[in-house]
Amino acid sequence: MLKLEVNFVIAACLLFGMARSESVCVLTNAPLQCGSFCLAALHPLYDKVQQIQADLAKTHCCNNDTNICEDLRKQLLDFNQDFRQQLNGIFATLSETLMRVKGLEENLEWINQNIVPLGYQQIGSRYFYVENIERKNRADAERFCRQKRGHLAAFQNLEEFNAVKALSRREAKYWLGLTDEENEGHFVSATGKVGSYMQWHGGQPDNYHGLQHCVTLDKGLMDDLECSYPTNFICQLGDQM
Ligand SMILES: [Ca+2]
Repeated sequence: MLKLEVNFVIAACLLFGMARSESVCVLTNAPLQCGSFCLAALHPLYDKVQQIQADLAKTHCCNNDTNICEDLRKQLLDFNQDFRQQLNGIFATLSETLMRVKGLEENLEWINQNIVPLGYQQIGSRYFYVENIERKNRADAERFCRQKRGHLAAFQNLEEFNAVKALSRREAKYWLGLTDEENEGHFVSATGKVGSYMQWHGGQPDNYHGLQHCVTLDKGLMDDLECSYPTNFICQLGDQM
């Protein structure tokens, strides 16, 4: 199929150029420029090219036969006209199709930006997703949240913290977005921002054995834990913190 496409492009462009020497071949890479649709639409012209090439092969040289030369010249002019008309039609169709695709892409972008992904619950003006079943290490949990257009959660105030806590199971641990992996004792959110609301267990964060750099919600309060530990987790929509 690829050989057919390449042969077609070469033949079509050669003949187009032969018929109008001032013309420039507009198809520099037909398979990429218009794909199978274009090639299927132009296939009849490819057959015509083959026929003209066969006629040329029979004549070898037309210097001694002006009738054959005139006939070939007319065939080439006719072919050139058909070729231009069909190309114009194809490019008009492609242009219209591309505009429709662009419109659909804009609609899809709007939907992605404005529809809240499944599973998020609104708390105040923000949205949180509490994963009560799956357990992941902190990095995988953050990756999961990003796929849901968010991050591991950080809280702006006590009201958010209490509302999300009410959606969690007391016997489970949940990754939050806070970590001091970069700078011990300085906790930042998953988006690298400081200033989120924190409410620690007594004696926490203790960075036990120097290995605990990621924050969990554990029995209603916060504790630092080893980031590789698999726990449930809580996402927030967007990156406000
Ligand atoms: Ca700890």
